[in-house]
Amino acid sequence: MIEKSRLLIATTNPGKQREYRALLRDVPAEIVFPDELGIMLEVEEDGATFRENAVKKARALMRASGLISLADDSGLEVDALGGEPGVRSARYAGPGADDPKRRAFLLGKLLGVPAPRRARFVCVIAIAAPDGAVEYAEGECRGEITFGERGTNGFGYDPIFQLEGRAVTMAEIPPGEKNELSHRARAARAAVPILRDLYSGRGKT
Ligand code: ITT
Repeated sequence: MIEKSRLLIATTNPGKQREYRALLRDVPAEIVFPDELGIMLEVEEDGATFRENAVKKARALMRASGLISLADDSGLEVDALGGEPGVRSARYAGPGADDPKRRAFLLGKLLGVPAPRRARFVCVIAIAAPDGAVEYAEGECRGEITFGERGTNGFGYDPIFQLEGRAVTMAEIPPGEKNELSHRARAARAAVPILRDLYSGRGKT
């Protein structure tokens, strides 16, 4: 029997966890994370696309928990780098690197590249249900890479990502505003009706 009172958000990234708690507050399910269930699953993100990685994570965690599971694969695509770091955003600068190292590595790759260094954040959400059905939701947010860090909010590449048409980085706006306009916010807005259907019994499960 499918448990329909809890939704597993299949991420161990604390920044993402914080954002999903706010973004999915209107979904009629209790939100839980893998660590809360004692699930320590390492899923190798070896897909060529955000979609492949998202569905791999969502399916693995759904199988481990028996719960409807939502995973996102997200990242930054920089035009001047041919779309890098893309699906490698979390591993850019090598294993063991932290967010500040990855930001410094990216700025180093862009040395000598003049403004505007156009980029976009991408988020692909996969929702895996125990009957095998998978649904997707996507969002993007456009901007450009700065020449130095600005702001302390958010996580990851936020301090070096300036929003399109604005003078602020994603780390300079309040969390509530990031949750209105980010790639993850846009994907989550598209995911909410899918989740509502699943939890109200009108979905495919
Ligand atoms: P999980 O797989 O456990 O969800 P992760 O951090 O490995 O955590 P991803 O594989 O999706 O997640 O990697 C996404 C990386 O892209 C993330 O580590 C950041 O470096 C970057 N990123 C994604 N969303 C971001 C955001 O909203 N702000 C800044 N950087 C972001």
